[in-house]
Amino acid sequence: LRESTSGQLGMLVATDSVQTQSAENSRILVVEDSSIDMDKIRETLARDRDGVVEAENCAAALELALTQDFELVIVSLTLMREDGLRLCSQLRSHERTRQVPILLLADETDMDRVAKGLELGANDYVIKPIDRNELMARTRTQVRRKRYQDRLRSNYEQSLSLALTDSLTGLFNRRYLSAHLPRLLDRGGGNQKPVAALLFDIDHFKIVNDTWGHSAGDEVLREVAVRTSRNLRNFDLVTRLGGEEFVVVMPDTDLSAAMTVAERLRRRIADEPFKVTAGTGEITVTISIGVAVAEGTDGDARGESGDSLLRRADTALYRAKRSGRNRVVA
Ligand code: GH3
Ligand code: MG
Ligand code: MG
Ligand code: MG
Repeated sequence: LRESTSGQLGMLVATDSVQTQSAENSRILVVEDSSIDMDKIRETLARDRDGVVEAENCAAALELALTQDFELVIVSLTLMREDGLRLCSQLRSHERTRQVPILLLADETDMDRVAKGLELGANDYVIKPIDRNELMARTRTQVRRKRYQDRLRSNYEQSLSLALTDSLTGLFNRRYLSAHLPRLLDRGGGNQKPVAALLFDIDHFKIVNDTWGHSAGDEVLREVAVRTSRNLRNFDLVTRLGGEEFVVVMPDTDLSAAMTVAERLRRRIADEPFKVTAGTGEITVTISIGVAVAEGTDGDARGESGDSLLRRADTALYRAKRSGRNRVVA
């Protein structure tokens, strides 16, 4: 199943042709050891043609819930040999199952444990003997709410990534850098470690565009992003500031290490010509890099601001351009 791009809220489409379930179908995991109740649940949910997966015990249920996606877990609190409440707290403690709705099944005499279950994060309950209409209604409500929340979350994540990343290269953007740099510079109040910034700009990029076309220029930008990311540690921050300007922020990196990285990066760009699909030949690209390092502050001394660090890197970049390009200046 995948979310339909054209579908309305909560609609799902089957991508597998073997799947015959309708758009309203949901996947529901049930933990119940009473075969009479299990039959009733199976028949009831079958009316909505829901995909019901039955677990024999709590361990099997947890295993299934951690490896497959369910839209509801129905947990019996009348299991003979185990306590369904424990499963509830386990489901709530794992990232993968934290958001899955839980519906409890309980005896009327067991309202204390129902209350405990709700406290642990169960969403609703049905008292035995099971009333089919009630079970169906409560199931539908939970599934609908889950789908709505999933949709909200995915919209939120989408807009977050649109706001903070650059769509051409997939790198973080200037807005992300502004938000994140202060934190890198001030971890735990007084950073003991130096933080290095490389600000670089592609040399004579206008000529690349003018000679090979704008889409060749775009390909070069993407390839620069790839080569840059590939040459850094995965906790170094790479951003495209805009145009053909990039910033790399490297925590725990002093000036001599930063110069080494910058020089290696410069060579990785200059030494290997770029092949672009938009043109026939190979394009030689060079970059100029300005380096600045915020020294670690000790104790109560306040560290350098992100703006100041980037300004110094920009000044160094300017000097790299002025002194002939394709070079690193600190
Ligand atoms: P310098 O060595 O001094 O940096 O020269 P330059 O030509 O690289 O500098 P300039 O700032 O004059 O030109 C930058 C060019 O980058 C101009 C602009 O058309 C181009 N550019 C900016 N953003 C993009 C983009 O997203 N795609 C493409 N293809 N070109 C872009
Ligand atoms: Mg340039
Ligand atoms: Mg520029
Ligand atoms: Mg510029």
